[in-house]
Amino acid sequence: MQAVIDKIMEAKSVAVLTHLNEDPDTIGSCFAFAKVMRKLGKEATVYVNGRIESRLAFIGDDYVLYQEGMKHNHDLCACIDCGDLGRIAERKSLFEEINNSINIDHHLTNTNFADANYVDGKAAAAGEILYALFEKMGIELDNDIAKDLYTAICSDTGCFKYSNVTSKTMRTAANLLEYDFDHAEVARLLFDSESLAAAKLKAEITENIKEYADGKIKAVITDEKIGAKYGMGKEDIPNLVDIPRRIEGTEIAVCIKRTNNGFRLNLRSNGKADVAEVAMKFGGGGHIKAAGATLDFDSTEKAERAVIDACKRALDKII
Ligand SMILES: [Mn+2]
Repeated sequence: MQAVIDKIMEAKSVAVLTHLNEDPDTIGSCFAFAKVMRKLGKEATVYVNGRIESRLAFIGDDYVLYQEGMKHNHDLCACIDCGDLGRIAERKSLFEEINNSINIDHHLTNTNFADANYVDGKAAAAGEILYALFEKMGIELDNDIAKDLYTAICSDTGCFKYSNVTSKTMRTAANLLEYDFDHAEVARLLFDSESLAAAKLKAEITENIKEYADGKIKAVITDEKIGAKYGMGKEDIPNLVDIPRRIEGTEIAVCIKRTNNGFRLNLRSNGKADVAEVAMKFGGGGHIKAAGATLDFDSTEKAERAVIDACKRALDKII
């Protein structure tokens, strides 16, 4: 952790990078980090890879689309919640140009790609790690920063119900609740609110769930163009892998989504199967119970067969 703190203290202007396909953990954590940098008298800009889904606008809009260009002459690049360089995607040139980097993350498969790395695979969220980092640095938070960190942790723990929650996660959340923000509203906006279009899209996906291995593997196979059918941008498509994950009997939930340049794979494990290992076979990574990869196949059928076979092997390992 000290090497990361040293780099932060030396920096004058920080480029803060989310992972692509931004989720509330990476956004909340990056905003909190940028706000703390400014508290320390530094310049900080959050660069996102693509447009953030409109559902998450409540977290804030304190970011720059990388495509709009670099805002400052940064001397440090901070990657937060990114397991590997691929997650930085189009912003790799910014990372290379700055040539001085830190990596703060909680993915077990993190490749320690930066000049200084603070990776804690036991942390439930990047937000939990940042809380520990700020505490070590003696930084006083404010209501706004506390809300960002709470949002990050609340999201990555499924509202404190996934197995990644530890007593430390709960203590961190409890400390954050000492600040003044509407935590019930954060949870409602993250978990109990969706557009009618999203609900209808999910109904179509539910209708088409596929089953393998006696229903232990359930998959949804779709195309990011499905968003347009319901009047939404591709970034507004809800988290589809949760649909098969919630169905009785599912050990591994799979979502394969065709994109402009291949397929995006998302995996969830309800039992003991290690889906990080499955994702790594395809050059991706993540956590034992939640992982993902970008697939390079020339047809949906081939992608489906390869992924389902890998999932079956992961199931065989635990029986
Ligand atoms: Mn995360």
